[in-house]
Amino acid sequence: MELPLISVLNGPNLNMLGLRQPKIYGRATLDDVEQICIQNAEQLDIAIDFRQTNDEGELISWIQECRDKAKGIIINGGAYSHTSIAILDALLAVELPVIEVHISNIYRRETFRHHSYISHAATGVICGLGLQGYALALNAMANLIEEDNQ
Ligand code: CA2
Repeated sequence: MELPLISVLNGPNLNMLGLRQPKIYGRATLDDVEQICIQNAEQLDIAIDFRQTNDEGELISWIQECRDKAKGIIINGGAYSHTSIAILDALLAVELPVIEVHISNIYRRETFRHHSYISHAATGVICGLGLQGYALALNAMANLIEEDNQ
């Protein structure tokens, strides 16, 4: 039986994880985040497609592609979370469960990070729990998909 696919999408600068600003984002790299997601997905019997881009248009295209292939989207939109109505529109159009993740607690940071357009399309939002946020999001998404199937 084919495993349900969850798309895990990462936005701009997340490829810099572990290379700069360890006080805010920790020392783990994006490869470490992917490994955590792969391990958790195996335990949850789901498949993941893990990606990162610095390009807003590419992120929108990836969200649109999810319509035909994914059962849910986990997204850390990076700074586009705070600026992009276009990404919000893509997430609303795709009509899939969305969980938004931020590694840092955006509410303890600058006020311009306190608002996220992406949150308007999200079933749930996880922030401030570091890489664990991705694992929690996968767990929650697996439950949402199972509820949907019943
Ligand atoms: O906390 C998060 O996960 C963020 O989405 C990370 C974004 C930031 O713009 C959001 O407000 C919150 C930044 C992506 C990571 O940027 C880095 C830059 C330099 C070094 C390491 C990471």
